[in-house]
Amino acid sequence: RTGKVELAIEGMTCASCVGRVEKALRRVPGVLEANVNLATGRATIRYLGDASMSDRLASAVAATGYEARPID
Ligand code: 9UX
Repeated sequence: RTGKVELAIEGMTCASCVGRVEKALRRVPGVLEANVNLATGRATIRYLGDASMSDRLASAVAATGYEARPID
């Protein structure tokens, strides 16, 4: 199935940060679309997969050095 998740991300201060986070998210298998908004500190991701995707996406962001938590 396809799903959509929003992550709250902490630590992004510039456009390069946004680029890093989007790149990390787009590399996660199953991700169809990932967009990060610097002003709101939110990432919106559309994916093909199950509900465990939100944790995998948050981990992928954490591995780049930013803190992320899924929002419902
Ligand atoms: Mo530039 Mo954003 O070093 O952390 S990538 S501020």
